[in-house]
Amino acid sequence: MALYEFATDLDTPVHPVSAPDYMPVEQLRALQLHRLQATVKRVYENVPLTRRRMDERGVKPEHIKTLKDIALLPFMKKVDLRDEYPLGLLASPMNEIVRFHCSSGTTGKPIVLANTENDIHVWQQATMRALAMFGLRSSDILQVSYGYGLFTGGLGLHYGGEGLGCAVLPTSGGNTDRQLMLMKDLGVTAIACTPSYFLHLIDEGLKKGIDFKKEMKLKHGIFGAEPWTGEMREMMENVTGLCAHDIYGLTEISGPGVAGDCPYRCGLHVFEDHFYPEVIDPDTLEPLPDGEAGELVFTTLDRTGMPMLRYRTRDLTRIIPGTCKCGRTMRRIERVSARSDDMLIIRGVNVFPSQIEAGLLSIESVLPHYHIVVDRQGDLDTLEVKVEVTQETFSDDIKSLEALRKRISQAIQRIININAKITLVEPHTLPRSQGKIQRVTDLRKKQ
Ligand code: DLL
Repeated sequence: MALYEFATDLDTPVHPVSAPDYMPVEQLRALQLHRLQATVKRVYENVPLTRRRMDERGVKPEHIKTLKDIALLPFMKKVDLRDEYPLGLLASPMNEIVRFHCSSGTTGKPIVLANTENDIHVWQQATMRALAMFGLRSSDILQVSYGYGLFTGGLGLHYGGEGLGCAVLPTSGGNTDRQLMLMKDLGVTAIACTPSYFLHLIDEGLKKGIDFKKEMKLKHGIFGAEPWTGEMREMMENVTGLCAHDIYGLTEISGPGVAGDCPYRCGLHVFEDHFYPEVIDPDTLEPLPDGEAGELVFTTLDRTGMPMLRYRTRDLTRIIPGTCKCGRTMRRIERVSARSDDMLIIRGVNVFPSQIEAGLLSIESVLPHYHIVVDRQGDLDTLEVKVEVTQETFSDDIKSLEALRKRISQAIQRIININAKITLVEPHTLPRSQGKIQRVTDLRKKQ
């Protein structure tokens, strides 16, 4: 029996590349354990930092007898990659490394990830499975507008698309007019970019009078690399008629394609035959049961260049208990709406930008372009949200604008319980981005 006969998302026949998604759970756990043991051995033998940490705990590779024993292993964090910059965590000889990628930190040196040919293959398979799960097929024309280069978005989606047989259009980010022209002239059916860049593409297209539903052939949007809300998804789908899919990943674990959502849209399936997920309590560092929210941790199961053991992502989510209607056995995580790094503490309250976004986009005539400014006056934190509104709204009389401001403020207050100053601005006045957008300016840091 083909493994994917269990699949239920069959309006299009399941692509053969998706077969592992439906692997029986017992087989999956056995494969994970086998791969985990090999990875731990490789890291122990080749990475002095991890060997030292394991020795300090009295843990040897042969102590990993079940998947639960993963809890014996030390965690890895971004700071380890920085301290061991550039190649201290290498677990394969240099002649086996075929490509580097980097992730920029907020400060100082970037971190470097080394990939073997095997790692590129594993990554490509995962990305192909994500695209196949979204419904892409070899007949699709995929415009990759994620940045190419050290960032993993461009090359990751490029290899995934080519692997699936799609016609790939490697536009990278920027040059928005040309992006729109090619999208239209070639009849592009799928676009991969950050959600914020897609908003910019929509914006520029609308300015030119393009009717996306009539003039473009877009069916799929492959969006990730930054948090985005359900409200944002709805808005993008309404304007363009495409289906917006969520793709998750991070450089340290390979790049895009670590997880993605299936047609049922109830969480992101993690390709856990390659990337083993755990959710931990970020304070006690104890693993949490499925369903409880905490910090996402990944162990790469079959990467060889720089494998990661229990890598703390700083992303906040939970593992969704139970099975998915699509028939995939790969566990699901809730979409990542926040990173602990992005959390703002305003007057003692924990606030995530995505909460403010959800409040804003619940109000009609608000555009999905906003910027958050946090400051301090005397002892009191202040929160200002600048948001674009439609040209018609902006031309309304002062009373209507005041009423709109009040409605937005109340919508945000309901979610975060803080009274924010709302500044309405004209369309196309706030900064746009070609890649990941920076939505917050925290002026308190300069004081
Ligand atoms: O952003 C890889 C990627 C490229 C993913 C293209 C998806 C599409 P980094 O630059 O290392 O790698 O950033 C990784 O971005 O830890 C999350 O905080 C965030 N992130 C990535 N995907 C999503 C998503 C790439 N779908 C960091 N939703 C991660 C929310 C995401 N946040």
